[in-house]
Amino acid sequence: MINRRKFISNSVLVSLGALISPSFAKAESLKELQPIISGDLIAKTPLVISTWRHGLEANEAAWKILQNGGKALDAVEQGVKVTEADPDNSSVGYGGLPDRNGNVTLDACIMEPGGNCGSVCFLQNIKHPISVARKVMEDTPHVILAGKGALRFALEKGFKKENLLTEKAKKVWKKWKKKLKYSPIINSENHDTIGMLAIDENNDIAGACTTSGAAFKMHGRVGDSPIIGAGLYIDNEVGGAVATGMGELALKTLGSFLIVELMRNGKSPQQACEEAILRISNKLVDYRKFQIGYLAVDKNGNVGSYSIHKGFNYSLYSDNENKLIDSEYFLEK
Ligand code: SD4
Repeated sequence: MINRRKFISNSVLVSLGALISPSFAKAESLKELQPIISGDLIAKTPLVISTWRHGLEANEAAWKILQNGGKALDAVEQGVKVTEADPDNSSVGYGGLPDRNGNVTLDACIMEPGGNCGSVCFLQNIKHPISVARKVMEDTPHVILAGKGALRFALEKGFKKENLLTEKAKKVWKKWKKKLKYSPIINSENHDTIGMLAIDENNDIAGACTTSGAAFKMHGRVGDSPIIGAGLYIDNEVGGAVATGMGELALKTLGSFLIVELMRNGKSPQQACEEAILRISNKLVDYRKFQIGYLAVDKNGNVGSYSIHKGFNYSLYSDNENKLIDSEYFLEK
């Protein structure tokens, strides 16, 4: 069933220019923080937003940079590195679940206010693909490096080769191998990519996205996360967007680029995220089987998010407060 009531009420709220600014109780720890539900938010800049609950910790690192007048680009890189290094996150960097052959393969991209971007995909054995993506952006004439070439480039730049398959992830993979059934589970271990957008003191916007991709994917599969316009897009005149979830859907509709273009044409971030999910539902027949969550911000600090299914949330750090927010969604069931 389509969640029409929420869909309509969201759009109306935005079109009336309504502002929801709930007050949030401070939780003792990030793990205890309770989400609030919101379609539309206006946040004070500087700000950082990122996908899922693990974004809370990543936001802390990004906020340290932003509150000291640092650049959005540095904030997003340092922010998502926290998640990449976390062995308990099964969808990003170290500790990520492997492909069906037992290889942890990573995708990441980064984009800066000047319109430059860098990306790595199908990269193995490097803990911080986001930093390699930044080097691709800054030190090469290219945008994307893949596989062995990306690894060689990373090693040349001084990154260390490491085993990223933890014992915990190996166990999960071995269990999966007994059934050998590829059926990504909505909001579960397949959908924890971190996508982050930050606006700094100069009102410049940057974004980063990093993932180990869909668990038990085919060897060589690349998702939306390293593809500029699918997993991430930034336009410093307009705003930015990131995607999480089953990357094939974001790739087929180029969701992040679409959202930024919709904002350029006057939609609020919330309206733009809703329309990008509608595009998926109108074009892709089997979309109900999968989750996609979009998160967007415009240059004025308006934040929007929307997902196909219930369960997507995001973290917002602004005005010295880090909040967890449940996204509105399209399908009731
Ligand atoms: C992908 N979008 O590779 C990523 C998956 C994801 O947490 O969001 N994983 O399709």
